[in-house]
Amino acid sequence: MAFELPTLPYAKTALAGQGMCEETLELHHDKHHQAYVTALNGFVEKDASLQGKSLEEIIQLTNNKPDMAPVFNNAGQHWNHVLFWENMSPNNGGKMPAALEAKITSDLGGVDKFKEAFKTAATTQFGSGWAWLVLGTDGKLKVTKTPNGSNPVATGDGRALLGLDVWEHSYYLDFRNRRPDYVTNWLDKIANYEYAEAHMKAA
Ligand code: MN3
Repeated sequence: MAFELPTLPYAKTALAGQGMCEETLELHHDKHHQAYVTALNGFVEKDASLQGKSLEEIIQLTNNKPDMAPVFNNAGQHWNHVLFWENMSPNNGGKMPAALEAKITSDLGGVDKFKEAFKTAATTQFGSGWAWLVLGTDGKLKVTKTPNGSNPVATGDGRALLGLDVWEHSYYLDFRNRRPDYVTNWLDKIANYEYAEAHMKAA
């Protein structure tokens, strides 16, 4: 069965007041994410070894295989964007629920230190990529970054609770070249920490 572009869990205008305009979401979801899904389905259609595999299996199967890089990049980007849309909230963006805050304080030294570490990861990822809050295989939270379409499924770092897209297409209309401002705004006003907490508890 072909992979599908998920519907956005909110209207394209929903985050405009929080620093992500309708045009950003329209291009990012309808054009960029759709292109990854279309390309991935094209590769799967032509390669029997990929057919019937889950998205996670395709990512792991093609990771670090130079001849499979186009498949890996598009599969990874599909996985990353599915999470990214869920990682933003028009209602409770930036609100830190109690259990996640306690875990962040215990593992990362507090919310301010977490945001600082996340900003550093997001702004030092050279070129395109992602910053992550991950529940590690050791049960501790950690902040990581990956280039291009890679992600914690590929690196085996653990369960991704939050992923922030730092490709230029995610922020150029709203913040021009100011990636640090995009990251700060996202952490303070857009990030869906309730989603992160729910997935931390489900682990
Ligand atoms: Mn993107």
